Amino acid sequence: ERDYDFVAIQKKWQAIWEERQPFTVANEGDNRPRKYVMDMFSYPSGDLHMGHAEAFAFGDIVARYWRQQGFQVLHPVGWDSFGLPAENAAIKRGTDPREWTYANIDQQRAAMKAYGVSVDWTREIHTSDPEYYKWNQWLFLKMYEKGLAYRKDSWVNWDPVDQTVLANEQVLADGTSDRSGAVVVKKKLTQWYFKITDYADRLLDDLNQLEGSWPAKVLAMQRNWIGRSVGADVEFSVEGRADRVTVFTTRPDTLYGVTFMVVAPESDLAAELVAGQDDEQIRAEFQTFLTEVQKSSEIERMVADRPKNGVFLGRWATNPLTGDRIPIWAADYVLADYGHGAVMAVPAHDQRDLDFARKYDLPVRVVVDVNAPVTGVIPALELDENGQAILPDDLEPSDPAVTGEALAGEGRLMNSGPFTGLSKANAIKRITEALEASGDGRAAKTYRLRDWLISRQRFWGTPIPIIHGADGTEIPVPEDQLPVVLPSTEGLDLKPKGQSPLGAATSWVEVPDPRDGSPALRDPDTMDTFVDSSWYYLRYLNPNDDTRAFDPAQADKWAPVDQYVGGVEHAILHLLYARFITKVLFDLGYVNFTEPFSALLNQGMVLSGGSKMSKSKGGVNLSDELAEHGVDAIRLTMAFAGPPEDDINWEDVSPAGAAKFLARAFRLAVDVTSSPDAVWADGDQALRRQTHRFLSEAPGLVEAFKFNVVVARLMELVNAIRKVVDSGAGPADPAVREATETVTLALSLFSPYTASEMWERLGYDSDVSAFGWRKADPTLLVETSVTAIIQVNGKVRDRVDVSPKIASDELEALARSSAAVQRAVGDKEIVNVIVRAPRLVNIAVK
Ligand code: ANZ
Repeated sequence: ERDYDFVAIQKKWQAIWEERQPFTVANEGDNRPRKYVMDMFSYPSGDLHMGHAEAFAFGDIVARYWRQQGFQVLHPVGWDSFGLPAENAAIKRGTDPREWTYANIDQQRAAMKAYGVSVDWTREIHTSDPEYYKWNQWLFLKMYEKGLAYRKDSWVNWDPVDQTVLANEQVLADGTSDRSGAVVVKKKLTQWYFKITDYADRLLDDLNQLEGSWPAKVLAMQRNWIGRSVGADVEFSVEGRADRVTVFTTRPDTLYGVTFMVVAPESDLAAELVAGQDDEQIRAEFQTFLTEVQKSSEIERMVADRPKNGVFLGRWATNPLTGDRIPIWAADYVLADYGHGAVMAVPAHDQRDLDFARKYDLPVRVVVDVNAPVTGVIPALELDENGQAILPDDLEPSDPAVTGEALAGEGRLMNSGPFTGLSKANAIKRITEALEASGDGRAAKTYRLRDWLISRQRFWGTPIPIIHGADGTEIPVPEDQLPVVLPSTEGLDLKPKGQSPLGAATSWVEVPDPRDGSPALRDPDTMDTFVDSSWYYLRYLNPNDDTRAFDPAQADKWAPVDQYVGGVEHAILHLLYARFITKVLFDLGYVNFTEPFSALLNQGMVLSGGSKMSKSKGGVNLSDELAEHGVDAIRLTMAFAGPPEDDINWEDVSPAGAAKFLARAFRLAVDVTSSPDAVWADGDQALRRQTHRFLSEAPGLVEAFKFNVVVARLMELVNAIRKVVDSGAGPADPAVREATETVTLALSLFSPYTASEMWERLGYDSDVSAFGWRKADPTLLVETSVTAIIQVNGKVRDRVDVSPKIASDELEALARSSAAVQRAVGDKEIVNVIVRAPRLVNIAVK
């Protein structure tokens, strides 16, 4: 049977793999070196789509590759099965989210199995199982003990339609919710947080370890998200207030240019300051202003060229360095939860402050001469009677109050008392020291990163394991009472109403106080599903252990993950949270490494007609493609399309071409007539050389993720074999078998069904995935001839095949004797000959 019947082949091997479970790995008793290859787990939306198909194809290439290289490879899958879509579907249908979720998982699991991913199915996890989320609760308790989980009142983004809190990145630039489209408002709520800000420095600094193994873009996005700023905290005393107000600045060198102070309108400080003065009108104006500000999102407020609005609070502060009296304003461009929610405004050198000052007619004072040279030898400046340096006229900077352009650049200080003449960098240092000496400030860092808001007012998530006593005490659920299992949805209204639906599950929420049995209430909120995915890579190690989240000894063996594969949409949050929780577990002594994922591959997107495919926009349907061309052809198409990080435009690739190639390769396996113990050495030498070159080069190419190059070489090799079969030594030649086996072994990474069938046709009775890669024979890698290029004045004139060992003078003589060269030289004079044996001769003529 020479027909390539992929439907029959898939059916046959699926049944075999289902029965043999060939990719199950044992935690004990196997001493091969280990690799942990992990795909980002899926949300169980029901079906596999093109994006999954691409990511799983790449992850599987890597997993199968390392297995073939003699490693014990852990390649698990699981389901990120808590979350809103299930809850919304349940609300729509009046069913339990469990039904929708687990039915989808069954469907999607079947699709993944059909896709031939080499997975250890005994380790499958579902985050919505109590056996899994119990350990989220355990983690929460550990963090609570360490002060890393806490509750606070804060202003949150509130979606009034979905009635739930939104993360910052769920609020679009126009201030609406990316989910419901509603205008997002700010609401003050008591919420649970994980204290990720305590880890900001480590999360930033440890990115250096990942340089080169994670995509540069992801590293940059992580760095930017953490957003460390280095500068100083400066204390300003406020008239009529006992405590000083602290501001964070990256530019302590500009302290002499501070002309006012601005506080965030929604901060407690603003409320307190405005309440502390008598002018009723100011208070009223402030209230109107505050209401206005709360309508806009934080992202909107940070847009640089947005008009800035503010009100004077009727209060005054004192500059600790100059003693100047400055007015205190509230303005929308200052955010409550960045730095200290208050800034010293330096309009001459900060554009936002300048825009504001020009709008409200506040003074502008230039204190950095941005024209002054900051490097090289600076001529000593003459000082005036006050000890201020006198600047030459031509260095006089332009006036920002007039131009509207803040002077943000490097320069030397002016109008800055004893600091005048210092370079900006030097002045930052010296002024910070002066502040430290006088107790008016200190060096400080600020981060853009905020604490991780983990509570959600929704049903389908991990219950937070806290009981609230009648006296307001938070009581952690004792560990031996975990898991706190979600109640049945029987009689519960899951519709969003601003409070968790769990609060209405009376028999669940009302519990005796563990201290004295008096009435108490469970916390009704559930955890952000990013908690589930922050440590799941560890659960795969002992997925059925009901005594602990994971076994540290197994973590020691397997983790961190050697290769993580998934979409760039998780470049920030998921990866940051997983990195954070790993560091927490390290600090708690459960793991001995601090980064969870040693290497990361982000696959590109599969596009159709240039746009991302989605349910709503349509595009190519994966199951149609699989039905038409077969699983292997689709997987091969993904690998052959280009570098895995690049997007694939489905119109530009050819699954039909891939299927044809597979059929061509398959027929070789059918045609081979020699037996598996044929002596290869007797075979066709040219084919053997090509085979061994491939054996030697393919591993490096796979490790560099150049899958497309490997496939291209495979195609060449298949063509070469076909030639020998049809018009050379014929199908009985041992080199044909050797080459076809090599093709099969390599193909097993990309197209496992076809490769398995080929391997069987070649006479082997166990699956190709159990065979190792063959080592190239070095004697077959030695080139017998190379092509030397002969140039005249840099222009190629001739090519000659020579021995790789040819001597320089021999090669030069050969070049000079070439007819083409002699024609090119003509009667010109040869002035120089450069010989780089064995590849190049360049003859220069005049
Ligand atoms: C005075 C100053 C002078 C500033 C100057 C900058 C330039 P990055 O680099 O993004 O961290 N700032 C501090 N807290 C703020 C808040 N809560 N909302 C809005 N702005 C805030 O920015 C740090 C600078 O942003 C700080 O340094 C402060 O303005 C402002 F020529 O202080 B600067």
